[in-house]
Amino acid sequence: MIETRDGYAPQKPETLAAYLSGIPAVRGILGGTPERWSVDEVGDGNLNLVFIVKGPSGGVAVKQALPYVRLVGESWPLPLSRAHYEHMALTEQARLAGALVPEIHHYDETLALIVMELLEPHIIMRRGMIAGVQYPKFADDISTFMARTLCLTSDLTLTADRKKAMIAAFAGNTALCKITEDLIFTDPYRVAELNRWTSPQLDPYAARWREDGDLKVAVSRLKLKFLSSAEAMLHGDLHTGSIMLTPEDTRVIDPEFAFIGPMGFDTGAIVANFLLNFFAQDGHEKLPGARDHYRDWVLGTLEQIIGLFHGKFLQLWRQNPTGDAYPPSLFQGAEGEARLEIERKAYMDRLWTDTVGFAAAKMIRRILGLAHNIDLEWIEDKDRRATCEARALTLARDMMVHAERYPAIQSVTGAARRMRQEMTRY
Ligand code: SR1
Ligand code: MG
Repeated sequence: MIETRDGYAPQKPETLAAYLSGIPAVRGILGGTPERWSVDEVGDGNLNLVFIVKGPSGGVAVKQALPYVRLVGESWPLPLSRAHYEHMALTEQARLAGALVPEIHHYDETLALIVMELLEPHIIMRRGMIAGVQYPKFADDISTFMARTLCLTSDLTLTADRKKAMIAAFAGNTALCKITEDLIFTDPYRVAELNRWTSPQLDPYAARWREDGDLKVAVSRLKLKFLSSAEAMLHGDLHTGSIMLTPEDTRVIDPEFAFIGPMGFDTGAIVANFLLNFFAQDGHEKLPGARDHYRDWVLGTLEQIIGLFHGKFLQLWRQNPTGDAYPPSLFQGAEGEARLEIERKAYMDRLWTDTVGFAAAKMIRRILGLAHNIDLEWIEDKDRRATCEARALTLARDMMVHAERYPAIQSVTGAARRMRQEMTRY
């Protein structure tokens, strides 16, 4: 059933200007009177309405939840409460990672609507990477975002009561988690009405993935971890479509899938989307080899991200021994500290193994499931696209079933390079 709520109505450009004129802070940013404001609906995501509103002195972005999945239509209802979780996550992320998220100007719980900073001249990162744009600050920024939002909301640094309060606060975001549980961990491995892939080229891959017992066990283990490991507050959908940036400034947007889950789900999202973009470059280069330099940037940046994340996370853990896990009283003196340092290394190794598995799941879902990436979708020649996708699928399967073969990010990037060279056609 489509949710209804007293006072809720999806906004249109005409109604939105009148609504915003009643909010002094927003009126002040836009300047002038509502008749002089331009309002454009620009949403191209899967779920929501997004408006850009500009006035004589400034602009704002407005995001409003619809009571259904925009990509599919009213046949797939979705609760408006996702705006509540998004607002809560944005507030928490702003506390932890400051300028790496957009500023919120206004939140309306009834309208499920958030008015936030207009990010200009930022673009969605996925579009920049398809065009071959390099972002020299990105590795530093996203590694800071992930290290701070994950480490500082985990039991490594939080007391148990604060951690449990956080679990309780996000526990109701079940509908959004259910989307992930179905679309990432289940549907690509079974016959599902909404699955799609580059057909007929990838028909044999889709059939094999549905019959692969080892793969289905591996993805089910990851699903169990997603369902049951309340490690830290996740963004929950940290792909390159959830990042707006310029070469100088990075902002992470759209945390409506936020909940308390396994950290590797967020770190894996970044790995997956960089690998998908790496494989997609063959479909976008005008001449063979024209994007070699960019491919190097993509994989080099991914290596930097993971290396920086590792160092920053450990530093935060060492500097904030305030969590109820690993009580300092158990690790006193030089010997205790040395023992704890060995354990920290083991913890980071486990997190990396999770990252590899979740990255693989996120690559497969974007090729065999409902929601695809424009990195690959925009490759018009279906044979070329299928070759890019087959390489990504084959690497992802190996990463998921044999995560132990990928003990470091360099083993992943090396395998991606080899896969591209050795698999010449789907
Ligand atoms: C029906 S929603 C499909 C996907 O869009 C979002 O960006 C999430 O990735 C979700 O899985
Ligand atoms: Mg989104």
